[in-house]
Amino acid sequence: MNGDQKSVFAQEKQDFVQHFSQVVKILTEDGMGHSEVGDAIARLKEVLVYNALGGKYNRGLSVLMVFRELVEPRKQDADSLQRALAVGWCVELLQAFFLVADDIMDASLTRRGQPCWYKKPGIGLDAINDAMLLEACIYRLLKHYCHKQPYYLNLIELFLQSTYQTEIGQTLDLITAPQGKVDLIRFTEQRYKTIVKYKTAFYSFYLPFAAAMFMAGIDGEKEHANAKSILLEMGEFFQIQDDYLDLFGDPSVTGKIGTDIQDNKCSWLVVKCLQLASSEQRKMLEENYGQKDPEKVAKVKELYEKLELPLFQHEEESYSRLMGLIEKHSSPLPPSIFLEMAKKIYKRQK
Ligand code: GPP
Ligand code: MG
Ligand code: MG
Ligand code: MG
Repeated sequence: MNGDQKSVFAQEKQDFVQHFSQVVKILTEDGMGHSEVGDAIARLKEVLVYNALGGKYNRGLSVLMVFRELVEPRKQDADSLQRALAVGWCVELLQAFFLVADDIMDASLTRRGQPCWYKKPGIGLDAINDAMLLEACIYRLLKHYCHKQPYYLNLIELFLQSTYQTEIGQTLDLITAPQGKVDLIRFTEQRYKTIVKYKTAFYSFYLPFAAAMFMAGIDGEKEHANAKSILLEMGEFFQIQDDYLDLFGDPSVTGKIGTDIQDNKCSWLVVKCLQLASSEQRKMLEENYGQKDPEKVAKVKELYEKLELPLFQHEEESYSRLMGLIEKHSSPLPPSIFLEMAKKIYKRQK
């Protein structure tokens, strides 16, 4: 890739990742002074390094990218940029918190090319507390960097609300996939859309954009609703890809081994499969879905392959729907920031 083609994300990434050591320093320095909790702070540091690094940083980088687009250059002083970097890291910490917990709930084995944190020898379910520590760090970091800013309360409320929405989505994800109870009736397209809007789209797409909007002084309901309508569409598409990659992605690229069939999940694949399956195929699915046995998982995969689930067609349709939404709702934000994001996620492999 030459300089011109390099996306705004790639340009910002180095700065962003470099800022991590500063984040760790701020989150661990006061504890170091209080030696009585020094051991806990050492653990926190380990948790941060293991779980906040190694991803794509798309969510954190979005904050930075949108901030740069929305704030006039003369107001992009060193301190403001530091704050945008920090808020970007807050989004990454929220993501780390969710992933540590999600991997336990989904009984996953790997994440970002390494064992899931709870799978590490000696960690186990103590990872639950580590996840909660990661969440607490969001608000410590926000306070450290932004407590004097006029948008401070907006950011706190935004992070709290995004957390709640994601947890509601995770709740639906889990109760639609009860262990050992396969009931294909549950897997409707409507249920699917609700799950992914809540569990993925709010925190992955709306949150980083909204955070940067607040930092740029854009706090109107209408402006936020407009941006949200575009970003939730992107979020749905992103999770559909995630579901596809769960089974058909290359773990050496995605960094994770899929578990959706075993976990009885309301995945986009099973929803589409049910729309295309004959009654015989449906029966076959009933007998093989939601179980650990690798032979049964392979049978489900075979059926999906046979039915040629229309991911490509869906991608085209979703893309043109998105372009329509951007045309209609991007204002007052420049369409380019949404297009940059779209470029990042369409046709992704990881
Ligand atoms: C993605 O689901 C959703 C999340 C990671 C949010 C988790 C929310 C919590 C409140 C813990 P997924 O299980 O398909 O993600 P992945 O494929 O990365 O495991
Ligand atoms: Mg998961
Ligand atoms: Mg999950
Ligand atoms: Mg997944």
